Amino acid sequence: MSGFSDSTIDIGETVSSNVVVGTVIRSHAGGHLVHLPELDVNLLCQARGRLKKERVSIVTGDRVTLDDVDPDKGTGVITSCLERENLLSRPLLANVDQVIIVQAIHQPDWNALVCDRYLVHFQLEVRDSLPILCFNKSDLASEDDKKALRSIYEPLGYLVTIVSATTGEGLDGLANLLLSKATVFAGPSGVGKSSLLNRLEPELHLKIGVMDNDFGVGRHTTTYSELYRISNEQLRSLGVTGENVAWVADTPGFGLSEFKHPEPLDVVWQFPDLAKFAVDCKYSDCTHLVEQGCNVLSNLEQIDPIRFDNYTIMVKESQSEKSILRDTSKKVESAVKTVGGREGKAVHVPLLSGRYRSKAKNTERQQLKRRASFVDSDEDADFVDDSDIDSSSDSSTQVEET
Ligand SMILES: Nc1nc2c(ncn2[C@@H]2O[C@H](COP(=O)(O)OP(=O)(O)O)[C@@H](O)[C@H]2O)c(=O)[nH]1
Ligand SMILES: [Mg+2]
Ligand SMILES: [Zn+2]
Repeated sequence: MSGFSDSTIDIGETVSSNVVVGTVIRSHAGGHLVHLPELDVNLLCQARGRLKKERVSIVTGDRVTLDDVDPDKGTGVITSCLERENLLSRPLLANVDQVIIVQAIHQPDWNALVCDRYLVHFQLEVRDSLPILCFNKSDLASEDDKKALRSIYEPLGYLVTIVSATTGEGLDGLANLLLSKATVFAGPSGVGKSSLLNRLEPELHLKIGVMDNDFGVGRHTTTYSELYRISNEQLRSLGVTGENVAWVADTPGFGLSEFKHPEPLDVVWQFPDLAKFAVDCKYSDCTHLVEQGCNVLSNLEQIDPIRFDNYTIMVKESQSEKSILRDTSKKVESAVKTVGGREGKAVHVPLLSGRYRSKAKNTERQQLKRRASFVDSDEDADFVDDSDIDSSSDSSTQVEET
């Protein structure tokens, strides 16, 4: 449930009823813009010094408690950050209620693999809500195109909406999906995400036709996470009745390398058409690609071959990603030693090759000798003082390849 929808936000045990809770709608170096539903104002807030000291990160979408609220000056102080329901990794955005995956039907042509990649990615990132599929540029599509898309995704359980930012087709239906929620618009570059958001709320003035994969600067580039509000008047003009609020976020298109799913066994559960057979697969850690007697493979004739191909591609990517992670962590493990376990204060120090190790130690010792006439006679000390750690980490780029 979104903290925007009512002023009595479901208050956690730690927050008593007279505490002011708001939602961060924009974050930058200068502070956080926090929306307070009760007063319907946005306040520029700084985090209390203690939070900064504890390095509590506050991101767009976070629900925060406020102190020293001054609506006249438009300021407040953030005293704590409430527990997050979820957190998108790119862009950083907390407490997302739903994701609308936008794809163009043409220009660029709809692509089944790209579409499935977005579905899998956001199902894994926002686990408690199924993404909505929004096919844009319906003005460029035939009735057969639209029917075909519905026939692929509706039977899988997805809500499919077909719209045109150019003609306005379907925008009333789209607006109705946004009420009382914080919705993220995701999808490849050029499919019309910003155009749709501008049609929903012309006040946004989002830039159209810019390659949003590039890290740009400025308020309205989509690498920057911000929650925009669609006004009640605007919602009414789109046929929504009553008092309503909707919050939306634009996002940049993803590069291939940004779809990362390091757990191969998770992938099948993101494909409802495969999952229904995977539940009865007799192998507990089956990737459903090769095993004799695998229940998915035994039912292949009932699965759309393109969907199965996409599953295969993604699960294999996931496998190689996992093995890269495993290799990296093995390398890291064998390249460090744990020292100084006293009182649980162990430190991981890079293991240096003999050559570098003695060099670093000698240099350090010589310096210490010179400075404090200190001679360390314990060669295999399990205790490392700061100077040792410093000298090791100075040379950490020279850790041996194993
Ligand atoms: N024909 C047509 N073009 C559209 C539609 N929506 C967006 N466009 C065009 O598609 C291009 C990319 O739009 P933009 O909103 O920047 O896409 P984004 O990268 O997903 O934010 C622009 O040239 C838009 O004018 C639509 O519904 N129909
Ligand atoms: Mg855009
Ligand atoms: Zn199987």
